[in-house]
Amino acid sequence: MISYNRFKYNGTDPDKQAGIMLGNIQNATQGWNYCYNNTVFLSKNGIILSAYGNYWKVKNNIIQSSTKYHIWAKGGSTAYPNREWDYNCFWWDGVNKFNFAGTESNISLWRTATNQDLNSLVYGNVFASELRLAADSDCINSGTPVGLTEDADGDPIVGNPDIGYDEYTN
Ligand SMILES: [Ca+2]
Ligand SMILES: [Ca+2]
Repeated sequence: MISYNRFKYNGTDPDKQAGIMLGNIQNATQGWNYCYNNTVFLSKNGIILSAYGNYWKVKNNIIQSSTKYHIWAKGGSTAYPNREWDYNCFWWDGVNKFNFAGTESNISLWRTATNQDLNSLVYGNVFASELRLAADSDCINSGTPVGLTEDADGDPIVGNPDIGYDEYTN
């Protein structure tokens, strides 16, 4: 499980490809893998999903790539028969930042191509300092319960989980 992490990077190092790279999980006996409640804010790709990155549940993540892709799924349309990607929150700046098997798309085309992220949000700016949620963030209480009870700081989850690494507290 990859959960409640904050990834921040604005450099140009070519060896740094993505905040999170989800690898080859190809059969049910290995079980599901989970990527929950992370905040990824960087100049590189947000999440790269390998061509065989099957059996991944990707939920409650904030993903903001300034110059690359929010999600780059390298496999073809039938590569991920078992997947649950939803309740994530993506930055929208007018540029197509989803890449599904080489096709660049916006959130609408991404949903059509994958049938995923149907409850995910698109936002302009949700952050206060240190990538914590602003008081008026749409990400507050917009996540889905995934069985986790506290955030990166040890704060309890109140109501529905907030999206990202930090449960908002006022
Ligand atoms: Ca909450
Ligand atoms: Ca907190």
